[in-house]
Amino acid sequence: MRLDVVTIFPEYLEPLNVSLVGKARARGQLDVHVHDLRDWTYDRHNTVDDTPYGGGPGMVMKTDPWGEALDAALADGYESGARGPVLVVPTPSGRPFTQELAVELSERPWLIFTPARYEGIDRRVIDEYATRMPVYEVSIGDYVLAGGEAAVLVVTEAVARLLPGVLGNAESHRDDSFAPGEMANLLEGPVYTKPPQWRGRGIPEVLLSGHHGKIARWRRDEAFRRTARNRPDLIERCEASAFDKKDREILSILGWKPTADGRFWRRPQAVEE
Ligand code: 6GU
Repeated sequence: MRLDVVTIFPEYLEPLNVSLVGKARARGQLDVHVHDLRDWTYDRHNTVDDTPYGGGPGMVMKTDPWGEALDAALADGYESGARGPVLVVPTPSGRPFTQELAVELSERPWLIFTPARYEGIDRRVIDEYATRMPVYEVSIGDYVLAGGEAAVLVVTEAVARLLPGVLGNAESHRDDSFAPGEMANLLEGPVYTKPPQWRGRGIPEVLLSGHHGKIARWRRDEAFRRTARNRPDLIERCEASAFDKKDREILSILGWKPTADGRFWRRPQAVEE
């Protein structure tokens, strides 16, 4: 997979040299190209922004540097044999970045990221490239960052770990929390390793029992507890048919009731502790 990132802070993308993404690069599974947007400015101050038409606060990133930078990244990619680019535009006004979208992006051969600062990029830039390639405007959550670079790191890490051969174990994605599929999407429960006693704290006994069926059930019950506490919306959106008899038992213990529309519902409650 080829990745291009156009930014006014190339050094913000240094973490792409580290850990999982860094290793994927070193192995040649990811071909990353970070470009400095200011390389396509020609005035003394390397200006990339200007005041917004219609007035209002903040500044807007100018068309020309982005147009030239994206044309250059595209030309370089095509010359190197890359095909099928998609533009990924990080913005708090984008669609939510989810595991499902990470899977979709991981199936594309070439991602071009345009992290912006200020109030964003002149709309005509996105409209122009949307005539040539798919465009995904994505938000990584309901909060506002000062710029899109951190979002590029987030999206890149979520996508890179899905590439064939990047994460040692091909099975590992199947039970990712939020993995798409028929199963109810539950948050993963707690995990433990040696030593068996630490500061007077032991390990849940079932994990030492060697009884695989009981362990699997305990893990699923813990997943329900954690999901009910932290993400009740994930349970609300599941069809009741996604739950087996034992699931319904734990849901009932946690205060959830089946409803006429074939889902589960729990009266909204105050957060514990
Ligand atoms: Cl992708 N960019 C910025 N600036 N803020 C965000 C975001 C992206 N996602 C959530 N907040």
